[in-house]
Amino acid sequence: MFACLSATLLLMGACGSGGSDQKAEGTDTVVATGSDPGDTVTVVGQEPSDSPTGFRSGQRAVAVINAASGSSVTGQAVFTQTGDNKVKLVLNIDGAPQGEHAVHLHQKGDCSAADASSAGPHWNPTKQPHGNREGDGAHHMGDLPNFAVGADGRGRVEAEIEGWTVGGNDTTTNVVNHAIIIHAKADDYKTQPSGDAGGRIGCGVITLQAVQGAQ
Ligand SMILES: [Cu+2]
Ligand SMILES: [Zn+2]
Repeated sequence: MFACLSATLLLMGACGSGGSDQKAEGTDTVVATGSDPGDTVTVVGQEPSDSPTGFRSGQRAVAVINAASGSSVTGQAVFTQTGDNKVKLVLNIDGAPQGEHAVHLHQKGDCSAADASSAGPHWNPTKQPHGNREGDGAHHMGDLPNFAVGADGRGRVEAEIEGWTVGGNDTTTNVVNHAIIIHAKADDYKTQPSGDAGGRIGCGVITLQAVQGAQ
């Protein structure tokens, strides 16, 4: 008892053993959401750190695409980091007019305008002219190949894009918080600054997803 008392004076709480707090935070990942200010944010699990720029293989971002300019386009785009500066894009579109359509990443993650003009110009952090990503010429970071929509109104893109990251602190590669835009027409890959692709008929903001424990 005495020993305990003196110990308590020296090391607060050594005897009191009030609560061996065992709220072992989730073993995977932590997305530091909202968080009560009272609590220290303990980041358990892996902090994205596979690369010097801070992105992590498997990290993912999603854009839910909504109609713009009076279209009935809906869809979803998923961006998954698959390696250093390499991102897999899977885009699924529904309700679009049949034919070839342009798709680009635009600068601003803002689809609030009815015609999606709020998303600004093509994402172009390296100040290049508009062009064809598949050729060897210059192009915007947000330029992508055209895709086909069938008679059923559906279109799909599955592509590995070099030079992108999902997250990380390199603003010239990180796709997060930009917008993905579907256009009424095909991109001619030449006309400046946006390939003469017509109106914006679909728009989605690219949002970082919680890091999964294993992926
Ligand atoms: Cu565009
Ligand atoms: Zn462009």
